[in-house]
Amino acid sequence: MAKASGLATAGLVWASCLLGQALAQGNTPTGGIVGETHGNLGAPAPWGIGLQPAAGPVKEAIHDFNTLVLWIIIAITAFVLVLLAYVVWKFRESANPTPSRTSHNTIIEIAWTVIPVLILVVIAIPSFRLIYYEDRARDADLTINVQGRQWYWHYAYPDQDFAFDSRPIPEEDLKPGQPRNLAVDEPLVIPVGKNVRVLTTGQDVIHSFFVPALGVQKYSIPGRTLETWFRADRAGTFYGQCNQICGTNHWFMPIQVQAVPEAEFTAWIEQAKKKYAQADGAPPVAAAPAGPQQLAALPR
Ligand SMILES: [Cu+2]
Repeated sequence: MAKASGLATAGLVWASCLLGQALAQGNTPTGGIVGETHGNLGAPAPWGIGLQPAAGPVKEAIHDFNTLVLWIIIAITAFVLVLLAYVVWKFRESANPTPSRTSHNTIIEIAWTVIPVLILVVIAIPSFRLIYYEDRARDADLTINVQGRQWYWHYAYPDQDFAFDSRPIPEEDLKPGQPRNLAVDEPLVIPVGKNVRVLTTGQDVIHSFFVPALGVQKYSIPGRTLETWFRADRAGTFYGQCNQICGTNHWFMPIQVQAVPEAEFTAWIEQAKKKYAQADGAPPVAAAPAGPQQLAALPR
């Protein structure tokens, strides 16, 4: 018995440590619980358990909602735990040899139906607000078409009239600071502080465009166009992945978003127009990454 209660105490201490860490994460751009992640980097970190730090308003709204729901979960869990401990102690056999035969209590039954409904309403209202906030850009400054393909991303800037493919950098070619399976040859470049409308489509199967630090996750579905948006409020590199299992080379679809100051973005647009000036949007042969060969060697 002593051993069991010791174990239970250890479990509780461990759980509260985890919880404390999760709460400590906050919205600080330095990353908090996500450890190694810096303000200008959105990437997973070893032993990170919190959400990635927000790089823009959509992710900030997600953080707020996550914090609200987490506190509700903590309150419910603590309440049930205390109630359970009280009942176990109060109605133990030695203190309560003749148990009550009560099987109904109208007031309690109404309370345990109505209170959870109210809790769900408290969660539902901000949840719907968040869904509508994420849904589409009110005043988009830029539109990017994102197409998921087996197995790479195809990005198009329709208003600037160019498009290109994006593939991961092979492990042996990685430069210092480039994370494995996340860094890509041709990143998606966006201007800081501008609302970016993202239209997703799928070429073959369902993929999903997911960049945690920007708070964006949208399916890319063949035959449909879905809309979402994001904004990066600071310059940085924000990584993501296709997070819809889409086939053998699902891992081959990392996303790298490069948020740069507007002047730098304009300069990039100018050189990108020349670089990607091919009707089909494929990068020029000279710039072709090692990706396609590597891909061709793998089973289709
Ligand atoms: Cu995919």
